[in-house]
Amino acid sequence: MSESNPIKSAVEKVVDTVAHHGHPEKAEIPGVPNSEPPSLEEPVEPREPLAPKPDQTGPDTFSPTGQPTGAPQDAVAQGGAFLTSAQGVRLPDTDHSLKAGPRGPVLLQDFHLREKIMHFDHERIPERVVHARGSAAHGVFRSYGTAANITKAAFLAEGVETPVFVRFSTVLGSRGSADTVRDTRGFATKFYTTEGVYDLVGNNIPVFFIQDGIKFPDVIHAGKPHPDREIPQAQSAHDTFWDFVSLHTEATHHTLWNMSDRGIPRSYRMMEGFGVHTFRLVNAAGETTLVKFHWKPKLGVHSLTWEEAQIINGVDPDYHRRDLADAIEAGAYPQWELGVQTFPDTPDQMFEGIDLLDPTKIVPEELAPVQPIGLMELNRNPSNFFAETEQVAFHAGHLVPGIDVTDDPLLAARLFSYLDTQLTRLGGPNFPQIPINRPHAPVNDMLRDGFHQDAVHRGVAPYRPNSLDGGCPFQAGAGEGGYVEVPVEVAGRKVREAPASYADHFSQPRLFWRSMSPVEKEHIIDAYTFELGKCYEQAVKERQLRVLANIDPVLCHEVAQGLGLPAPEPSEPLADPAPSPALSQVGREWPASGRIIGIVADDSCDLAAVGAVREAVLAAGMVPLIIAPKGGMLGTMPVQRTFLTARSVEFDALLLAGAPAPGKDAYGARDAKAGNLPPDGAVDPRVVLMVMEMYRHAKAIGGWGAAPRVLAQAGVPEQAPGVVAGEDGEQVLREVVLLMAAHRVWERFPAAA
Ligand code: HDE
Repeated sequence: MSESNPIKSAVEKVVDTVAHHGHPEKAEIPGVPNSEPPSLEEPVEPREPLAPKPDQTGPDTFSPTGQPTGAPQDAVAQGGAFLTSAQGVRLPDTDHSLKAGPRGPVLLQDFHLREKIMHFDHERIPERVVHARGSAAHGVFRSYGTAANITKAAFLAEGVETPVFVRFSTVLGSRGSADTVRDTRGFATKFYTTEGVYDLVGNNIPVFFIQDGIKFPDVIHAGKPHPDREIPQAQSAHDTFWDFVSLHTEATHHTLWNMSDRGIPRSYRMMEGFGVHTFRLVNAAGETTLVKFHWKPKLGVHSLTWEEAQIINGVDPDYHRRDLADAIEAGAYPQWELGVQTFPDTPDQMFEGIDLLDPTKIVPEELAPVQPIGLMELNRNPSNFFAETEQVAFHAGHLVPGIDVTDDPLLAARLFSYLDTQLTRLGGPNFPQIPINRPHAPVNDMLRDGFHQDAVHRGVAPYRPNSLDGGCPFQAGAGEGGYVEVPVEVAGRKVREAPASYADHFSQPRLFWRSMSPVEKEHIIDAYTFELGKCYEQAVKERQLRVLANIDPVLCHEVAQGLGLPAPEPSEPLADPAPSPALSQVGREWPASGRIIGIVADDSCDLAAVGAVREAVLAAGMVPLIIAPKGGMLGTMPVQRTFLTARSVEFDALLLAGAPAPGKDAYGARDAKAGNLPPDGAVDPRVVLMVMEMYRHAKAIGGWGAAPRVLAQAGVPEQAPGVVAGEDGEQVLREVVLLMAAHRVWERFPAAA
């Protein structure tokens, strides 16, 4: 594509060129399994292991005590051309046990059999008790220096670049559960700073279910599958969850966010992140500022529709995991700006009447704007899921000088919990020595021994004071970079009580509700109606309706109607908060880099035009997937999806290069989504289904050539919003890409009418 290409320049209006960096070896279509194409026959010539794919790396090579080793990353990967035992002894055969004769008994002396099966038997470790399902990437954080006046943290000084590892997750599901369930998402960032590791362990929702950590087991037990049948998996649409949150109304705000579109993100790349708690920053002069952390995605905050999410859970349960890895492989590196809302560190720790220690409250951005302090880019995929993504251990108490905690009682329990859980999950106290967890700063602790000790400590005096090791290690005061807690005054009676301000459970849910557009409100009503509709017990539904009445009478009434129950009256006076427009996801334009465009074509289409459109999509930093009646090549283009394997939910927009006749496998036993019996002049029914779904899910559809016939058979009017029918493929693409800037064709939702 030349620079003067009109499609590229139209596309550039909405594709943030900052967010799309051409990777020299990036995959044209991501998803390549390894760095070399395989041969048809089994390779038999011994050779060294393949290099990793260009998008993949392991953790940086630091020693267990945080010193750069300078070793290449393959120093920790398998090496040598021949199969060996774990002791490095070459092995001649791994397919046959050692037996007394071909039909004889297996011999106990078979050390290879014993070792192979022993190791296999112990491959699994306990999954995370929450956030078990996740995926991660490496990247870099570049500080703007704009926070340098409020924190002495070295990684927040101007121009400093810090390596990061970020893990995104769902909360409730098991490790093998589906990605696009309705749930909160974890957003945990490990900064490998020069002053030690700093972890910002946040979520994509800025508030939490509970105000005190002592209740965490309760909310999680309620959300997890029922203990008798162990169903449902990774869902909140069941009796125990709604039983708990309807009785425990401090969960109302978080639950409302879950029922909004925030509960079903389109992509990890399109989520905000929040530190949730208020933290205390301290600068070199010892001055303190209270802050809330925000991650703002350059691609905007976008969601699936509920029907898309449900279909994806069957069609591609790894949707979010694949999306993140594919985008990085394709060179569309996701970026987030880190920002802070700042508040004076007053004795009452309140801001504009909002209790900063209450994790069920936000501070609207209109009251305290988010000030950008740095930019994070994720640009490398892990090379081994278990070693990196599974073994990474985050901890809210991994702090660096300049960042301190507050007395938020939810945070307090976390400061205990995250170390504790690793003992069970990672098998002992030496988990900071696992490669992905190693600091990039020299470690000289006096912690010794324990399971899986990787360091080989020297000296005889791991105690203080000592003289036998020359007095080492020495304590560092603040002037030498030591972490000195802010000397905050504490006093109080020993009580099990919450402050009075924590009793307000409804004013902020009402603020959130009022900030939503009509379409977003409709989605919230649908979500509550669905979730409560899945509950068995009438009392649970009725009780939750009482909660909804205290948020908003319209919300309560609409959900009650769907459940076939009367709508109760509010039990508390309704607050009158000003809406916060920043909370709505609708009404702006965002870059489209890394988005997926499906192109439906067959031999009857003008393949040269299809090729030009495909190139234009690639040049714009998006991924074109050719969808054809059968696999292999369509002209000179590789086919990525067939009518059998494709489903609308994979695509952000669909282009129709014609009107393909039913493929050979339509109406047969092979593809159930084809349905029955071809009418005369029919288009392939799977293509028709794709168009119907794209339309219903308010996504852009474009077509040229015979495409209007597909639209007609799908019942989609050519003049409908977000439908572009034209003569020239590249012109159609240009218009479709402009539509994608709004994420969806919002006018198509009934509530927008
Ligand atoms: Fe966590 N949380 N949490 N949490 N959390 C864990 O730590 C816990 C809370 C969050 O990708 C566990 O290593 C308690 C709030 C994320 O590895 C565990 C309480 C927020 C992740 C734990 C909370 C989070 C976790 C499970 C209430 C948002 C995944 C495995 C006091 C600010 C990190 C592990 C990853 C994981 C405990 C509340 C975020 C058990 C006790 C609030 C993103 O330690």
